[in-house]
Amino acid sequence: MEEPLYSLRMRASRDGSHLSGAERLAPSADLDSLVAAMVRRALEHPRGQAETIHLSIETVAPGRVRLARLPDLRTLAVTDFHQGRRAARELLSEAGITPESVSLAMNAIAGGAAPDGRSMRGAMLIDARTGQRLEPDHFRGIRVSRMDLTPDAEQLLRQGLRNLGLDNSHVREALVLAGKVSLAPEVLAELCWSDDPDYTAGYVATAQRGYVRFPHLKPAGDERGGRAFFVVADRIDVASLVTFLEQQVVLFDRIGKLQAERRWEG
Ligand code: WAQ
Ligand code: MG
Repeated sequence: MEEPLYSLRMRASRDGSHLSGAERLAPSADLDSLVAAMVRRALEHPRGQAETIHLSIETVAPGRVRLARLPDLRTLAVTDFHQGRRAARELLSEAGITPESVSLAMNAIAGGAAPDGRSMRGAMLIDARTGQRLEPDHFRGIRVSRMDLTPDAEQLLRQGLRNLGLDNSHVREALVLAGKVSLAPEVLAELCWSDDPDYTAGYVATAQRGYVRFPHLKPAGDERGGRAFFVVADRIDVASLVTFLEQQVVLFDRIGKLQAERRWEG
């Protein structure tokens, strides 16, 4: 009999706005320490101490776990966020996203994609041709959850990332999130940068290139960040995509290639 897995989700807010979130899958024995770490993280967030912390813990049905491999990861060195966004634009264009759609996504993230001009709790869903936003709730967005690494994969990933000087929770969690998103055939590409003021890196993930990170996608000190998932609106069923991203349990038991940094030649 397999040990049941629990889905553990946290989101924290401050000033009526999203501050921090985390999602893990774990057996019961690990729950208390994971909960403690999540609470600590919400209380010690660089944007301030959480005022409200929501935690939810649910078992997942054993038959519903899908095993998968993480995307390959590489870093393209760019000198500043202008160059980073130009490089990101190029990769998105290669994935079939129109320049209009990329501009709308980047402007939305840069200006705070929630209706109050702050960061959303989740991701935008954006039409790859027109840039039209398709997510039902512009404050909440789509929250990808119920994904994690197996302990063996986590150890391998951390070792590999450490060799590249990249073993931090931003990279690990973003790679796992992007890995789940990339399992949805409807999503042509993902664009992301952090909402943490001191974390300027972001990435573009596509099926063809994997997870491509850029050390600069926004200026230091900026508290706005976000995510955009690009789809072709009239070819997809939004409700079933959202169900997959929010509900399907995915455990990464294999890691992808971790490549050394290269300079972006653009
Ligand atoms: N599902 C969908 N969107 C989310 C989720 C989620 N589970 N969690 C966060 N977001 C959205 C939300 O709008 C946040 O404001 C935004 O993404 C950024 O979240 O390789 O740290 O957790 O060096 O600040 C990327 C680069 C770091 C990592 C991303 O994101 C690297 C990061 P953050
Ligand atoms: Mg953040």
